[in-house]
Amino acid sequence: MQKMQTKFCGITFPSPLVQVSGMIHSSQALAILAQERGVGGVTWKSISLQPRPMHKTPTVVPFGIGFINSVGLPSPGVEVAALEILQVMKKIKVPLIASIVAFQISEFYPLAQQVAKTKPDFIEINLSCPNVDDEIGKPFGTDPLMSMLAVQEVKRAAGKIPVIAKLTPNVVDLPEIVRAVAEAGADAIAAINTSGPGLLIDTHTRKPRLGHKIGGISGAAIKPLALRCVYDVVKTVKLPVIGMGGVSTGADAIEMIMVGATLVGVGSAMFGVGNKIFGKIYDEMLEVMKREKITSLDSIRQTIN
Ligand code: RRO
Repeated sequence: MQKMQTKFCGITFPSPLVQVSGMIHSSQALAILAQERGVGGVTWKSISLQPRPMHKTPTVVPFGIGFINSVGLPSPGVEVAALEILQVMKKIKVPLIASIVAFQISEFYPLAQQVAKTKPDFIEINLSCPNVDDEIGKPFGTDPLMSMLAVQEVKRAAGKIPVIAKLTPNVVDLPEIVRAVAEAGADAIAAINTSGPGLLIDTHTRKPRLGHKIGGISGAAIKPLALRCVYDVVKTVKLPVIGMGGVSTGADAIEMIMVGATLVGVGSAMFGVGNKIFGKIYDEMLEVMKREKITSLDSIRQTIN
């Protein structure tokens, strides 16, 4: 429907709903999801320069109002991922966001260069995975200088491809990070990655429920945190934002847009529902709009002040 079409960095998304990185690991499954009703765009699982294995299972565990995960950034490495992106790009009609992750600043340029050759619609820099601190220390997104350097390196390699910086909520001063990535030339911001890490215990085995013990928290539990972070981002810079974190209903998506998001990410809500969640949220958004006499998403964006 025309009124749901959304322009983001000059690129048209048929719906404001975007599948967030990490939910789908297979390129075939991603291509199928891209054809689903309500899906405005899809995001690749974060790609690293070298191949990486998955963490010990279980890697995702549900709890009352959310999920905890430590998937561990599995990646086939950029050489394989680049071939897969080329295949998927031929099949899909919605914009593709290629997410990348690196462990040293010097890896960003060669990684982004190889990804840029496949001409994805966007490159998203994952500055925010909370699950590999034990290997690589704190995510770059917790430090303004590191965030700035990462964005600069990717921008140098990306050419005309817009670059999205995906931020972590796990900081005391989010605007400081937002200013750093904006100054480095980020074209857009994605907020937020998972919160935490957190920990859940199985009282029977007396062991952590995740194979990797601790992991990022997602789902309804972090929705208020995500909304506040998007609110902080749009108050700080003029860049367009993909708002994500705990969105599972049309009302959640409308809230994200009201605080200032242009696109809305859907992730954990896919668990147990699958691809159909996009059509469901899309229809619910239309219902809310009809009920509240909202004629366009532009008319409600950043209107809560
Ligand atoms: O793979 C993961 O464990 C993971 C990643 Br890359 C991320 O960015 N956020 C998250 O919660 N898990």
